[in-house]
Formats: sequence, structure tokens, C-alpha cells
Amino acid sequence: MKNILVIGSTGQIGSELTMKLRREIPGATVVAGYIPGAEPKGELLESGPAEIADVRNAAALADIVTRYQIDTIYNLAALLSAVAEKKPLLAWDIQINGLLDILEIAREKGCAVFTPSSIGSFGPETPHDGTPQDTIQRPRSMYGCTKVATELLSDYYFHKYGVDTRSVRFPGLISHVTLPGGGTTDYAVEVFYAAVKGEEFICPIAAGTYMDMMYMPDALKAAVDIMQADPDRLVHRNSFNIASMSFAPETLFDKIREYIPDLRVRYEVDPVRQAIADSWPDRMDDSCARAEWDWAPAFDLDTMARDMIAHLSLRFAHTR
Ligand code: AKB
Repeated sequence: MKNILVIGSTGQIGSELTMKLRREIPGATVVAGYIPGAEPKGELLESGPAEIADVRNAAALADIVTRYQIDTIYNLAALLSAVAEKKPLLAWDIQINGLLDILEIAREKGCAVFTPSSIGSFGPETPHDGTPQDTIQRPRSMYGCTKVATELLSDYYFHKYGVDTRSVRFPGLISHVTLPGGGTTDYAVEVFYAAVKGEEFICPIAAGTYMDMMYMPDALKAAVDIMQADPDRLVHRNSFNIASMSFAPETLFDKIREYIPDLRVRYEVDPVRQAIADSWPDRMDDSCARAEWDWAPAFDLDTMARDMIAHLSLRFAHTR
């Protein structure tokens, strides 16, 4: 990884991944790709090059890859699960037609490609507890359909053309930097903002609904480590289960109350998000990632919650 293009650099993952790559990969040029209306700002804009990189404009993407001699593409353009249910055709266009163009560019220009998959690639028939690496993937959401197709297409380009595609199945990601936009797991981020601001939190997911979650520093480490892993050790490629914590909403709220006892929560379950959440794993088995590229998370529920509260309390100190 030397010349890297991050498509979706201003999104929840991209905004932090771009900065991590710029800080940690010696001598790398990391291009922050964005779409009009989601321009990079501040440190993200000032610390390196930025280019309009819309996955629906293949010619412009190919031009960026040529001009910067890109060798690695992080393709983070996606509509999250709840939004994708509202705009299924747009989700398919971005996530699959866009991916095909990127894979074609990668094939022609010799780039490695990371396109994340998700717990959303699983469905109701998937074993929910200890979800194996290789198992039934029959999602019923458009987001899930695009994630399964992403995994298959990425593996296809590896086996047929030797394109170096690799990926992980992200759990719900929790971060204090950039808010997620329209996912099923967003509640696990939003409740921290309500808690530090002293506001009541309306929870769209029912008590008792377990899902895998992960703190952003671990997710970023996974995205970097998988692309640097020894290819000879990789039995799998697209895509690895990775896990660090699994909880139901009430477990998270109880944890936050250890630090912010007056957190107030009311449940108003959103049927669309709930149906998606019910179909996703409760807890994935990530033993293949541990064995094939030494995946190991650093944060658990307690260390994540403490870090989130510390950062957000500083930012919103004036609001309570
Ligand atoms: C979503 O909820 O849609 C995402 C995901 C788990 O992929 N956060």
C-alpha cells in the first residue's frame, strides 16, 4: 500500500480510515475521494489530496487511479441498511454497479481492493449464535443482498483475474467522530450522544435484540491489517467475520448508566430496523480471521463505553 484511494472518505468509516492511513503508512499518498455535497473539511482536507470520486462515474475513477498511480482502493461507498430499504435501486446501483466498475479498473490497473461486507450479509436462516465463517447467507434486505453480491463478485475477480480483493464483515460500528447515517445498529452510537447531552433516548430496537458491535479503532485496524496480511496465509478473502462484543440495547444502557446514571430511555421500535436486526447474527465466530491474519480486537464493552463517554463529554461539556 503506497498510493491509496479512499472512496467515501467523509463517511463514518472513511473519515477516520483516511487519517489513519495518512498517519501510519510511511510515504503513502492517500487520496480522499468524496461526492459533491460531502466535501472533506478541516484536517481531512488539509492533510492530503482530495478528489471527487463517485462510484457512478467510472471514467473519473479510472482517471484518479492513473494520475495518482493508485495501488490500493478502499471502496467505502454504500447506503446503510435502513436507508437501502427505502432506496433499494440506488443501493444496488452504488453498491454493485459501482463495485463492478471499481473491480474492472482494478483488473486493468493492478490495484488491490477492499470493499467491506457486514453482519447484514446474513439472514434469518443463518445460525445466530457463534455464526460460522462459512454458513447460510440468505439476507432479506437489499443491503444484505448487495453485501452477499459484493463478497461473491470480489472473490470472482480474485479467482478469475487475480485481483487482490480482501474484506471483513463489519459489525455495527461505534465511534465518537462521524455519525453513521441510516443503519440498523445506529442506536448504539446515538445513545451515547443523548446520554452526555442529558437528553432522553428513543430506542428503535427492542430490548433483548443481540447484535455484534465494534469500536471504531478496532474496525480501522482490521481494515488496514487485512490489506497487509500475508496472502499465503489467507484461506478466505471475501469476507472475514470479525467480532469484539455483542450486546442487546438494555445491556448497553446499563453499562452507560455506570458512568451516567441519569440516562433516560424509551423504546419506540421501528419495524423495518427491528426486522433487519432480528435476521442478523447475535454473535459471530471470528476464529478464521484470528487464525489467518492474527485478528485480535483491543476494546470490549466496558473500555469502549468509557472511551466514548470521555470523548463526547469533552465535546458536549457545555450542554449539560
Ligand atoms: C447497518 O446497521 O446498516 C450497518 C451494518 C451493521 O452494516 N451499521
